[in-house]
Amino acid sequence: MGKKVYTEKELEQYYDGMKKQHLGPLWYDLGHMVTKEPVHDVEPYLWKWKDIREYALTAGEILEPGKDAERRVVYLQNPSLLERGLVGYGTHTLYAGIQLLLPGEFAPAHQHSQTAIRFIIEGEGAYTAVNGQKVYMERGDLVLTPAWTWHEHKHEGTEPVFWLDGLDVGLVKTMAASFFKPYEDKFYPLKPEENYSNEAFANGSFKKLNETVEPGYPSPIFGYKFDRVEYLLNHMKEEEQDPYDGHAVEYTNPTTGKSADSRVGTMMQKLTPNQHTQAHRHVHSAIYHVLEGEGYTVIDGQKFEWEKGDFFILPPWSYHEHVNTGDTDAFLFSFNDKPVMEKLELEFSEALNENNGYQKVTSTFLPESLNV
Ligand code: 1HN
Repeated sequence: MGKKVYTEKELEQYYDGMKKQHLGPLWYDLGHMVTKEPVHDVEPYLWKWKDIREYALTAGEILEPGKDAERRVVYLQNPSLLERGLVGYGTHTLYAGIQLLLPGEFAPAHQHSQTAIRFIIEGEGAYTAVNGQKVYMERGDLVLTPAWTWHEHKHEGTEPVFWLDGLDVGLVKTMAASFFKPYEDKFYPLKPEENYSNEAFANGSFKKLNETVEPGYPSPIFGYKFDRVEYLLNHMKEEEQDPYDGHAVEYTNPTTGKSADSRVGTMMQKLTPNQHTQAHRHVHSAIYHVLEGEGYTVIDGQKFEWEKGDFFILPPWSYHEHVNTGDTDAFLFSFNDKPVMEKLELEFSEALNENNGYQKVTSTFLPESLNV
């Protein structure tokens, strides 16, 4: 720099001219483009289940899926992202909504490029059909409707059924890659076998002699039962625990050994009474749902107290640690964008290196419904 002496006025003219021609000086802006660590606008947030449930039930009185709407869903809006006009964003990549289906109702078949996972919160007797294969849903189950698959929902039971929809809405939007298509009919042609993929591939162990199972995506399994996950978590040895996540399992695709869904990762963790995990942070973001138990999660120094049914946002690159304050095991289900970060070679994590790996709590989050 400083090869020739320019007057202030000359420099001002130079920079103004450059700007008018939509050019920019990297010598000023490199630090904004290539930050030393991840920079983002995703704030953590927490929603109480009793509020969400109420709003979903009222939607049950207002509209009917398949008639008034494609789906009856109350979604989680991260307020920090709405400020940027990002409607339906939980994190910069992930969306979460709570879908309600009443007895006898259905939600018609469609397909899209977003990948989706469902986690059943309450009720039974409803199924999701994935490419025509019925997968019945019970509390605690995970159901996959991978990107581009035809899927529909139908409720044959007697009580309302609620489930979580998790999709990579933000990611697909950023990639300008959203496609959506309704099926030509209400339902995609149903296959005779029900729950086939759950049963046949329950351990990823069997195939028919003359069947070829191609390694890759989508997973041959569309439904993952809670009792299997629970069994695995309850039979984990002490030394198999993760220092940051406690007893934790990831749902996998048996043909790849990797994430069950190609783009949205899924995890169930169990925290025993008084268990307090150590803090770490990672590039991937996640949305949590409390299946069972009570406790809190400290996210970048802020305490998020949770109980059964609640949802909370874990932003990217934020220190977090979990605590079970109840006298029973706590089960936390979460979905994340880790598979994408890994595929793009962007995933990175680190432990908190001060205070023995625990954060100092500087504030406690007040849920919106108590904030009146
Ligand atoms: C979707 O296809 C479903 O199939 C639910 O139940 C929620 C949110 C955004 C985009 C697609 C469903 C959705 C969705």
